[in-house]
Amino acid sequence: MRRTLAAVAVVLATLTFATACGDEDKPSTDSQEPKVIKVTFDGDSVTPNGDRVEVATGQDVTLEVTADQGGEIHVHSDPEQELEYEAGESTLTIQGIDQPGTVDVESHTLEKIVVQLEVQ
Ligand SMILES: [Cu+2]
Repeated sequence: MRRTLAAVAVVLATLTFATACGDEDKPSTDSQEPKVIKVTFDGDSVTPNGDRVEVATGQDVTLEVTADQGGEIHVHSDPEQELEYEAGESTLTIQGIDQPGTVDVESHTLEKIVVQLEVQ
């Protein structure tokens, strides 16, 4: 009589840890209104496309995004800011930037610059 050895399959459950990026909610220290910029993603184009927008130092920027598909906006400030959006309409906030200079706001999904913030 033969014995059959049952192979035991060991399933390794991989645990994924969601790392929370340190998003710190900065309390707004002044009464400055945020700058509102409407952004539309459609296919592989984006509007605006590289426009320069003046903002004051520390002024928040509100992006009113309309998108045909989800993606991510990258703000080349220091520290950098990454903002995800989904298909449809969403409102994103770029935290006020304290250092004067030009800051690119890009879509890495499209490899395009949406706006350049001129912080002054
Ligand atoms: Cu980038």
